[in-house]
Amino acid sequence: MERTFAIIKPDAVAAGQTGEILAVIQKTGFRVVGMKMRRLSQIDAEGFYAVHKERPFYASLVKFMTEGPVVVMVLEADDAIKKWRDTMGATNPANAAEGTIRKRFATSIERNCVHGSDAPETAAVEIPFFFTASELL
Ligand code: 3AN
Repeated sequence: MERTFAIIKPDAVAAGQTGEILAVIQKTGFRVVGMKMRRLSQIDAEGFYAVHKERPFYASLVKFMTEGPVVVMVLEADDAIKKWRDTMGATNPANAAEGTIRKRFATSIERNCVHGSDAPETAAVEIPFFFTASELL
Protein backbone atom coordinates (compact mmCIF):
# COMPACT_ATOMS: atom_id res chain seq x y z
CA MET A 1 0.00 0.00 0.00
CA GLU A 2 1.19 3.48 -0.88
CA ARG A 3 -0.01 6.95 0.20
CA THR A 4 -0.26 10.10 -1.87
CA PHE A 5 -1.20 13.68 -1.11
CA ALA A 6 -4.14 15.29 -2.94
CA ILE A 7 -5.78 18.71 -3.03
CA ILE A 8 -9.17 19.73 -4.36
CA LYS A 9 -8.18 23.24 -5.43
CA PRO A 10 -10.12 26.52 -4.86
CA ASP A 11 -11.71 26.50 -8.33
CA ALA A 12 -13.35 23.09 -7.79
CA VAL A 13 -14.39 23.79 -4.17
CA ALA A 14 -15.99 27.10 -5.22
CA ALA A 15 -17.76 25.41 -8.14
CA GLY A 16 -19.36 22.83 -5.80
CA GLN A 17 -17.45 19.92 -7.35
CA THR A 18 -16.00 18.56 -4.08
CA GLY A 19 -18.63 15.83 -3.76
CA GLU A 20 -18.28 14.62 -7.33
CA ILE A 21 -14.49 14.52 -7.06
CA LEU A 22 -14.72 12.59 -3.76
CA ALA A 23 -17.10 10.14 -5.43
CA VAL A 24 -14.53 9.51 -8.18
CA ILE A 25 -11.81 9.03 -5.53
CA GLN A 26 -13.88 6.45 -3.67
CA LYS A 27 -15.15 4.62 -6.79
CA THR A 28 -11.57 4.40 -8.07
CA GLY A 29 -10.64 2.46 -4.95
CA PHE A 30 -8.68 4.88 -2.82
CA ARG A 31 -9.05 4.84 0.95
CA VAL A 32 -9.22 8.38 2.35
CA VAL A 33 -6.87 8.29 5.36
CA GLY A 34 -6.91 12.03 6.05
CA MET A 35 -9.10 14.92 4.90
CA LYS A 36 -9.73 18.53 5.92
CA MET A 37 -10.79 21.85 4.51
CA ARG A 38 -8.25 24.69 4.75
CA ARG A 39 -7.76 28.20 3.45
CA LEU A 40 -4.10 28.39 2.47
CA SER A 41 -2.18 31.48 3.60
CA GLN A 42 0.29 33.17 1.28
CA ILE A 43 3.09 31.53 3.33
CA ASP A 44 1.47 28.07 3.00
CA ALA A 45 1.09 28.35 -0.78
CA GLU A 46 4.57 29.81 -1.34
CA GLY A 47 6.10 27.03 0.77
CA PHE A 48 4.06 24.28 -0.83
CA TYR A 49 4.99 25.39 -4.36
CA ALA A 50 8.59 26.43 -3.52
CA VAL A 51 9.90 24.09 -6.26
CA HIS A 52 8.15 26.33 -8.81
CA LYS A 53 9.60 29.58 -7.37
CA GLU A 54 11.55 30.43 -10.52
CA ARG A 55 8.69 29.64 -12.92
CA PRO A 56 6.84 32.53 -14.59
CA PHE A 57 3.48 31.29 -13.29
CA TYR A 58 4.53 31.11 -9.60
CA ALA A 59 2.96 34.37 -8.35
CA SER A 60 -0.27 33.69 -10.20
CA LEU A 61 -0.36 30.09 -8.91
CA VAL A 62 0.08 31.28 -5.29
CA LYS A 63 -2.70 33.85 -5.77
CA PHE A 64 -5.02 31.18 -7.19
CA MET A 65 -4.28 28.66 -4.43
CA THR A 66 -5.09 31.25 -1.73
CA GLU A 67 -8.28 32.63 -3.29
CA GLY A 68 -10.62 30.29 -1.40
CA PRO A 69 -10.82 27.09 0.62
CA VAL A 70 -9.23 23.85 -0.52
CA VAL A 71 -9.72 20.24 0.59
CA VAL A 72 -6.46 18.49 1.44
CA MET A 73 -6.36 14.70 1.57
CA VAL A 74 -4.14 11.70 1.99
CA LEU A 75 -5.20 8.81 -0.25
CA GLU A 76 -4.11 5.20 0.11
CA ALA A 77 -4.09 2.44 -2.52
CA ASP A 78 -1.74 0.06 -4.30
CA ASP A 79 0.47 2.29 -6.46
CA ALA A 80 -1.48 5.32 -5.14
CA ILE A 81 0.81 8.00 -6.61
CA LYS A 82 0.50 6.83 -10.22
CA LYS A 83 -3.11 5.78 -9.77
CA TRP A 84 -4.09 9.28 -8.53
CA ARG A 85 -2.13 11.03 -11.31
CA ASP A 86 -3.87 8.82 -13.87
CA THR A 87 -7.24 9.62 -12.27
CA MET A 88 -6.50 13.38 -12.35
CA GLY A 89 -5.31 13.48 -15.98
CA ALA A 90 -2.69 15.72 -17.60
CA THR A 91 -1.72 19.06 -15.98
CA ASN A 92 -3.20 20.91 -18.96
CA PRO A 93 -6.88 19.87 -19.23
CA ALA A 94 -6.63 20.37 -23.00
CA ASN A 95 -4.35 17.30 -23.03
CA ALA A 96 -6.22 15.31 -20.37
CA ALA A 97 -7.71 11.95 -21.33
CA GLU A 98 -11.47 11.50 -21.56
CA GLY A 99 -13.02 10.60 -18.20
CA THR A 100 -10.22 12.07 -16.06
CA ILE A 101 -11.03 14.62 -13.34
CA ARG A 102 -9.16 17.43 -15.09
CA LYS A 103 -10.88 16.69 -18.39
CA ARG A 104 -14.25 16.90 -16.63
CA PHE A 105 -13.72 19.84 -14.28
CA ALA A 106 -10.55 21.87 -15.02
CA THR A 107 -10.74 25.11 -16.95
CA SER A 108 -7.03 25.86 -17.65
CA ILE A 109 -3.49 24.64 -17.00
CA GLU A 110 -3.43 26.82 -13.86
CA ARG A 111 -7.01 26.34 -12.64
CA ASN A 112 -6.77 22.59 -12.95
CA CYS A 113 -8.98 21.60 -9.98
CA VAL A 114 -6.80 18.95 -8.30
CA HIS A 115 -3.24 18.29 -7.17
CA GLY A 116 -1.39 15.03 -6.67
CA SER A 117 2.14 14.18 -5.53
CA ASP A 118 4.37 13.29 -8.48
CA ALA A 119 6.78 10.88 -6.71
CA PRO A 120 7.26 9.07 -3.37
CA GLU A 121 9.80 11.70 -2.26
CA THR A 122 7.27 14.46 -3.00
CA ALA A 123 4.48 12.66 -1.11
CA ALA A 124 6.86 12.25 1.84
CA VAL A 125 7.23 16.06 2.02
CA GLU A 126 3.67 17.05 1.06
CA ILE A 127 1.80 14.78 3.52
CA PRO A 128 3.49 16.15 6.68
CA PHE A 129 3.17 19.70 5.28
CA PHE A 130 -0.58 19.43 6.03
CA PHE A 131 -1.14 16.45 8.35
CA THR A 132 0.21 15.28 11.69
CA ALA A 133 0.57 11.50 12.20
CA SER A 134 -2.50 11.42 14.48
CA GLU A 135 -4.68 12.93 11.71
CA LEU A 136 -4.03 9.93 9.42
CA LEU A 137 -6.55 7.23 10.26
P1 3AN B 1 0.89 18.86 -11.68
O1 3AN B 1 -0.10 19.60 -10.81
O2 3AN B 1 0.22 18.12 -12.81
O3 3AN B 1 1.87 18.02 -10.91
P2 3AN B 1 3.05 20.81 -11.93
O4 3AN B 1 3.59 20.30 -10.64
O5 3AN B 1 3.95 20.94 -13.10
O6 3AN B 1 1.76 19.99 -12.40
O7 3AN B 1 2.47 22.27 -11.67
C1 3AN B 1 1.92 22.63 -10.44
C2 3AN B 1 0.76 23.55 -10.66
O8 3AN B 1 1.22 24.74 -11.28
C3 3AN B 1 -0.29 22.99 -11.63
N1 3AN B 1 -1.24 22.11 -11.00
C4 3AN B 1 -0.91 24.25 -12.17
O9 3AN B 1 -1.91 24.76 -11.28
C5 3AN B 1 0.27 25.21 -12.20
N2 3AN B 1 0.92 25.26 -13.53
C6 3AN B 1 1.75 24.34 -14.06
N3 3AN B 1 2.17 24.70 -15.27
C7 3AN B 1 1.60 25.91 -15.51
C8 3AN B 1 1.64 26.85 -16.59
N4 3AN B 1 2.37 26.61 -17.68
N5 3AN B 1 0.91 27.97 -16.47
C9 3AN B 1 0.19 28.24 -15.38
N6 3AN B 1 0.11 27.41 -14.31
C10 3AN B 1 0.79 26.26 -14.37
